[in-house]
Amino acid sequence: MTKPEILLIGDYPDWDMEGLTANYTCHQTPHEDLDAETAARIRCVAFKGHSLFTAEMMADMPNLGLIANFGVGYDVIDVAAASSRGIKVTNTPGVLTDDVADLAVGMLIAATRRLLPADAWVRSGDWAAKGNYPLLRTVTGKRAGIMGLGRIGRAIAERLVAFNMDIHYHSRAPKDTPSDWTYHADPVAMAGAVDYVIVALSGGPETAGIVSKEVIAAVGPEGMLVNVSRGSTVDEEALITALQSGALGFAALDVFAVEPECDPRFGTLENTLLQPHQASATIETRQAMGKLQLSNIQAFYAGTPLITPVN
Ligand code: 8YV
Repeated sequence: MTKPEILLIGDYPDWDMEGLTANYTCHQTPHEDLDAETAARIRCVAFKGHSLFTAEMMADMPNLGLIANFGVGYDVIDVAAASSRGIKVTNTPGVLTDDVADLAVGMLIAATRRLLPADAWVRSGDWAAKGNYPLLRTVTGKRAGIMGLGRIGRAIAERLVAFNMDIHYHSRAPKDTPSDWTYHADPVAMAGAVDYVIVALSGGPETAGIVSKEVIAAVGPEGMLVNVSRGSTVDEEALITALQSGALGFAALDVFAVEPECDPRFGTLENTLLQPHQASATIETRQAMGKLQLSNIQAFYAGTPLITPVN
């Protein structure tokens, strides 16, 4: 039996390629270079990365039925266009939650306790030459504000409960939470009520710029912003201005408006901790994400319910 032909967008390691090529004939040509006959045979795209998946791309593959996204966030895929063409979209929720939450908490502590500059203090000989590193601030027992209490936001909050932190959150509507968690309908009010704001929102038009100039101002000079969601949720110009002036104390960022060529001003600031969008980037999680993506593709071809449909 001939294998179905699928298009791969993004880089896949050997462990993903093994499963994909065992079941499918995989094209890795950029979609615009596919000849019309091949494009017409593509019923599934395995999609990975953060470039746009536009309505035009969908139109170029007239028999496309599934976009299987490698990642929980699908803000770069025009899901409305997909739905209107009868194209199903799947994602990979759940399997990355713990790693993303771990990194968020790791960044919070690394930033508060200045782990990287303190490491440099030891390596450079400053410790011996200049004495002890300056005193810093405590994490345990402080107030944390989570923007977005989905799976990842909740996993972050649960970890912070173990740090005896007071949990505040902002989301579209109040959620079913322990009674001592505080809901804020207004993100500015939440930012003003806490010490550390951690952003765990989904990307997309609904959340674009929600971490506004006002939210950033409310976090304040003693406060910190941690972002493990999407750079699009933050007014990045306001963020950089606030970091430069000290109106915002610190930003720990795993995501940026533009990646990987993030704004070079971030790297010039001492009050930032910068990570290369790596919250889900462990071998265990990336393998689990690949397996879930493949299971969705297999379900599509088998005509069985998709495992994690988006639309
Ligand atoms: C990416 C992510 O999937 O899941 C998401 O939404 O942002 C990441 O896990 C990963 O960077 C691969 O593109």
